[in-house]
Amino acid sequence: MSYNLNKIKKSFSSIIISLLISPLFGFQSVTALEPKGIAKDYGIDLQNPVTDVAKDVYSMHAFVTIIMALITLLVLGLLIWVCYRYSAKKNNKPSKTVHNTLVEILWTAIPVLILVVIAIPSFKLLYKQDVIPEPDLTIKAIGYQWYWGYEYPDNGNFSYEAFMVQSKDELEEDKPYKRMLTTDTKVVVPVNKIIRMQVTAADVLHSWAIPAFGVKTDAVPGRLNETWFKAENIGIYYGMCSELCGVNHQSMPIEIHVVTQEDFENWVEEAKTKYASKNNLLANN
Ligand SMILES: [Cu+2]
Repeated sequence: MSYNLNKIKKSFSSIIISLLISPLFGFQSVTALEPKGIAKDYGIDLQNPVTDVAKDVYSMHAFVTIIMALITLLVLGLLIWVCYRYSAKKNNKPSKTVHNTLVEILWTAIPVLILVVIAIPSFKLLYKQDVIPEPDLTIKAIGYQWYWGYEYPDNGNFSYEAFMVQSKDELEEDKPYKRMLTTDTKVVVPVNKIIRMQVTAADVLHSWAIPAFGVKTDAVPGRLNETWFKAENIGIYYGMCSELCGVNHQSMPIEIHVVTQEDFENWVEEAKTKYASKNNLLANN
């Protein structure tokens, strides 16, 4: 009896809670973004690719993994066969053969051919990553020990920094909290637009990397590196500094919000005023 009563109480309270929450969710679904480019617990695969380059990286990885698996199985099979067929027990009189021209040519030529088969799509992909198509927007990322700075030269030239958020309580805006990945500010880009990322550093080597975009570019002091991406899905994507840069290397994540053109323009207007006072301060100093 008491069990039933508890059950009724529980289901009643869950109805009340969902009634209270549902308008909230209804409101949020208009603007709230979901974290998409993020590692999954116990995951072993690459992250879901959301750019053309990342998709090619994904299939290149699968292609090489299949070749690698086949070679490994072949070598394992050969070893097992040799252990069995040419064991001392089965060969009282060991063979004196030291050369076999045909076998030697084959085990040189076949691996060379396999490497050529891997190299051709690999060079194609390198070229695709390297040559930046006509960009719609340029953003500059600057690596510091230990945070990233961003500049939007095409949209009023405002700049700001992105520091890792230590706990959920530190969040200043309504967005999901992901441990070691969420930053106080964020990089915002429009969906389906070609973004040219210029990457540099102010102190030591860093690397600006977003796995879901297939992007990883070294940030080198005194040098301006470039990369590009065209994100095809709205959502939040995370990345990290990927070049060991000192004691807080793990504390400089990258959080990118891919939004509609309209949301992007709204954010730019907001950012212009939000980060303007800071820029003026810097200019006056
Ligand atoms: Cu770094």
